[in-house]
Amino acid sequence: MRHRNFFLAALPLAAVGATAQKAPSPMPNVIVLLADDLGYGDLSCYGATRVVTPNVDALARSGVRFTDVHACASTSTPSRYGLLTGEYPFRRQGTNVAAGNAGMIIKPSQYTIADMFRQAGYRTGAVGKWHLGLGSKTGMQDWNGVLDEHLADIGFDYSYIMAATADRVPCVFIENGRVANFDAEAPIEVSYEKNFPGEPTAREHPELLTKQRSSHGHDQAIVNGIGRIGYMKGGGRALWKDENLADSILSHAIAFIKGEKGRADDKPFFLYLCTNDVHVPRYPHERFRGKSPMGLRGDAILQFDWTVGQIMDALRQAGLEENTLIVLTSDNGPVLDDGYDDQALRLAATHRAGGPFRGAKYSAYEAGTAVPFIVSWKAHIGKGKVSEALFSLNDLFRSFSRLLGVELPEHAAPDSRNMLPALLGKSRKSAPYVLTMPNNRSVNLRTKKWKYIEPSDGKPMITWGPRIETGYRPVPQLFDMEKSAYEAEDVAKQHPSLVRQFQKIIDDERLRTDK
Ligand code: NG6
Ligand code: CA
Repeated sequence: MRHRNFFLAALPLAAVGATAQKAPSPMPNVIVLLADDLGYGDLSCYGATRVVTPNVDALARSGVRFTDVHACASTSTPSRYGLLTGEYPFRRQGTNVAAGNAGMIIKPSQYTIADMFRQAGYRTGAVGKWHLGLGSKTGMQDWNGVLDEHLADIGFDYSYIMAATADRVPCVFIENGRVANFDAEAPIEVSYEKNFPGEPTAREHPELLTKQRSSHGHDQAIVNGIGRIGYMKGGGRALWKDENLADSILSHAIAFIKGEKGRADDKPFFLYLCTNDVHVPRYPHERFRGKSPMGLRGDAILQFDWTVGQIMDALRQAGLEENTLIVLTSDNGPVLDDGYDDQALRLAATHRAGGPFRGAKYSAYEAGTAVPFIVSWKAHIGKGKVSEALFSLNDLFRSFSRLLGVELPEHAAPDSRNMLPALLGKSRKSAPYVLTMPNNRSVNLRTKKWKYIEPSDGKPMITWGPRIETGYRPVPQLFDMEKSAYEAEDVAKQHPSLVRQFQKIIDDERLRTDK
């Protein structure tokens, strides 16, 4: 692991400047629990009725449930980039949905939220889905050794991660930069260009898809009876089984919480815990399969809820329940058919995964980025609150830095705002605006009252399989969110000066890119 300059420049807590608030004592443990593709309407505390999520609901009752928090993008890689760096992903090329052999998208020279926690004296861990690249060069990773760049280089003391998504190779966990459970008899090779001789593909051998068939794409490597994106060879006993993904993620998260993984010392911890649920391919453990009326997607929601309950139990058992601050949210909005024939669309029936909002994952419409968001910190936050404050996952970085009394280095978290009073349920004040990025990398703006979608290229429906409205139009669109949250009535023509004003904010923010 390399040393970076800002560590030398980092101020010890005692020397923190006047702007920072006094750090709470004792410092709380912090868990950011990030679900994948979990929609605003997928939890019973957000109105779901066909699936019930008692553990998440209990967490919401113990703290604050937010109704207007946004991921900064409607897909995973850019959304996570924003959360971890506090920088809007539209400023950075290479933040689109990443392949499993992408090089590290966050550079070791960047100051991350994990660096910030470290600076505050925390031990830091990342467990679960990563999806922000690994190694210094795309496609050049040696999956059979220690990766030359990994999460230790961007602030994490401990990591146990999936390189990308469950539907992308390599289908192995990587622990501290090395394939976990490595099988020397089955060296791993990965390519996103060509297959390896002798390896069957899902396209040519659909009969080998014993666990799930593809509905679109996902027709390259076959691992565990499921077609994937990308080609892979080897892996042997290191290959994951999809039905065990949630258990593996949970057990490593708990080991980290208990101090059995990473540095076991008296420090408080920061855990970035990313579930695979409810991303495709959805193949939960048999304890959950068939347990919801909504098929595998509903079962994956139950598995997610169970994970939350297990984390809470582990905290209770470790005596950490009171002074652990938990943020539960999702990286982007929901999708039903995202490329596997799991019948999610048909079985959803009346369930509205996007809640009251239009669109879905990938879209410019609200359901792309409006995410469930719950904060619980039993020692400090009142119970059972609901907050309509508007802010984005980007804002966690600076808000936490304020909570911990850390003065950020210059240029760190450039687009993250201090929303701590709202985050702790002490104020309902919204951020002046939130910028979000749909799949075509245009930029949308929300204020508490308005939603502005800038003109952009692209078809009105997603073109490659999912039946999703994109919200892309060649003309500006404006919606009054207080009148109707569904973005049905475009009032851009009635409010030309608002349109100009909002487009100018977006343009000015884009111009700041080169700072
Ligand atoms: C798409 C995949 C989809 C999902 C998504 C990323 C196909 C046909 N579809 O390209 O299944 O993996 O990328 O999802 O390949 S995300 O939540 O990680 O952003
Ligand atoms: Ca996602």
